[in-house]
Amino acid sequence: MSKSGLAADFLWGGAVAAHQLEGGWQAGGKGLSIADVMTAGANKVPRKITDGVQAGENYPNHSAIDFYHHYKEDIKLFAEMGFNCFRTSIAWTRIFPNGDEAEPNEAGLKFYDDVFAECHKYGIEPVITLSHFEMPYHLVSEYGGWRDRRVIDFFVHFAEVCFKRYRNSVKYWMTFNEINNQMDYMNDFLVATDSGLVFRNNEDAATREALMYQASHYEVVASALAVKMGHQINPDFKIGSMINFTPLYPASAKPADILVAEKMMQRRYWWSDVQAWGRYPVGMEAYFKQHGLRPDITAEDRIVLQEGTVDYIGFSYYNSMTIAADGASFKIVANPTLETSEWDWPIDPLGLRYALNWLQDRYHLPMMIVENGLGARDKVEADGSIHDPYRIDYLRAHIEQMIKAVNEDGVELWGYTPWGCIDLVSAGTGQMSKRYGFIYVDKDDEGNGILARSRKDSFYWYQKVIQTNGADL
Ligand code: P53
Repeated sequence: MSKSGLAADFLWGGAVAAHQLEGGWQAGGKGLSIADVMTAGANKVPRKITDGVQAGENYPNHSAIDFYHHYKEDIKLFAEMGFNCFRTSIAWTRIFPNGDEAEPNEAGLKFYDDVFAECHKYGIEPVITLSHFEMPYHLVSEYGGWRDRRVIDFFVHFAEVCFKRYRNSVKYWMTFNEINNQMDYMNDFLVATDSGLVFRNNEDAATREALMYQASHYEVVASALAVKMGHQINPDFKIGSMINFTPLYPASAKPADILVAEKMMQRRYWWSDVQAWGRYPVGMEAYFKQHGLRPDITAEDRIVLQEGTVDYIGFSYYNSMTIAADGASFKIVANPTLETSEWDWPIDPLGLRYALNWLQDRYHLPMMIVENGLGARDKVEADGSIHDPYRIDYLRAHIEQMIKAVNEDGVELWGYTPWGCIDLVSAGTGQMSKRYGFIYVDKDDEGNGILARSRKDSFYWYQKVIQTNGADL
């Protein structure tokens, strides 16, 4: 135990996802992923999901920050900050370019051998997400994404190949990144990235909702099968869920506001309920009945869910959201007590302590904060330095709450990997200018730049935080 109260082997690192930093979209036999057909958007300008790759469109993930060719330099910088873990994902399309092949692509497997070896060279433990918004586009166009039960087998095969190949080089795994984003099924981006669901014009709101639940069910089944198999391949594997945790606060003390916030929390977190408990929560079963939703859930599926519960809860935390009852439904309202980022994300450090308490009480499992951070514009000074006190302030305030949750509330927390430890392509907007990194990357929204890496002020600050195991913030 150290001065901060965190365990001596607490995992400090950073998080990224393959499609947002690797580039090399066709290198080493890689296939097209759903992320490769997402155009650049902007603040409040949604990204388009095009029908295949179209001439004249800008697809920022195609080249991203070219980690594919820069990983040695980048991992060296992570080591310099003192990381003892690094969260990234395996691009499914490097391993199975179309998703439905019988045999994996050796060049893709080799790339991650090299990346993980580079991490271990510095004592950095890889923390790996299997599916982070990058499913093979072929599975989207030919199978309709996760609406098709056959996709379960493709994913489980992919998981098996990865678990076997990286049996001795990866210990910490997660199945699906932010599996619950799709709760907002009217948002084209969130359902496409989670489930490869691209809705057709005749698919109205009710159809969308039904397909989202269907796809989600197949995903939790696939996740459970992967967890069970992973434990057979290596009993030391720690395999977690990964949810986007956004606490929904009631806008007032009105009982109707309190109740709607509670009901929407149930609807937002049932994915991790299933992954942690091995069964659907009663409230969701009731919701399906009430709304005439009949997802294809077999008796065999229910056994699979029981047999593949997760070892820990991985979650992202960026902000809270505040909601009020609105007739039979609800509406999102501004929280006048919180400031917001340029992209309108509220800044709420106490919400992270709330999150850790809520998840601890609900699941009684160890946790890992696998994303947290502030997207902001950075300015490079004439001498090349980058002063980012706003980022330091955000992270410091959140780490303070995280440490309180460990010391005062007794939560079991394994690690902390803030998002986008090196600048990368924003998932939501496709921008480079929405930066999260400790490491600056010279590239702009139009794709100009020489990709040079440089250390921001926050780089030295985080280095000190890690060195003192959170005692000196
Ligand atoms: P960006 C939506 C809501 C909350 C988190 O987000 C989200 C999303 C999708 O944009 O994504 C997670 O880049 C995700 C990362 C993503 C990060 O949060 O839109 O796991 O891939 O980059 C930050 O600012």
